[in-house]
Amino acid sequence: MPSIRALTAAVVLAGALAGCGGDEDPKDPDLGGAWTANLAVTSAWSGVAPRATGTADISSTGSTSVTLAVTGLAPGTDYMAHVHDGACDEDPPGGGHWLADPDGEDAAGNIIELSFTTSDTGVGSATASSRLVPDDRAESVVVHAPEALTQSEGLDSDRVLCGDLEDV
Ligand SMILES: [Cu+2]
Repeated sequence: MPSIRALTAAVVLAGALAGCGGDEDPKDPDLGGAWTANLAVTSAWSGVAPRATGTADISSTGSTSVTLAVTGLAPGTDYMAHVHDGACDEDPPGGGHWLADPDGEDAAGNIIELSFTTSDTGVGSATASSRLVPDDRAESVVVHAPEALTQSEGLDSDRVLCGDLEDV
């Protein structure tokens, strides 16, 4: 977890650097920032949910807000999404969960996650806030289908959507 000193620096630096468009890594933990991910259907699910798509937006200046909007999913179904530490072209797409403390548990309090239930037309949205601040190990956002749906579709992977985080 970032120290109080780092968080104070984040606010000051974010203001000082706004609009400069430099080459700094936007996910530097000392800067905070804003990122977006265009979520695309994974190859595993492309036959089942060919129109699945969405976006995830993350804003972080000391604390973090994540907003997710998706369409083309199964109706009335509970999905989960996390910030992940791998790119979407990895196998599996998105790698593992991004852990705020890399040596900590892969569990609530050390990961950024959202849950949502889709409408009867397969549309879903969610907003979550977190005290965790993504750093340069955060690479993507992954949406997971529930186990029951994954099994009923005969798939091995529950990863429906993945999007690489890009700075905005
Ligand atoms: Cu995940």
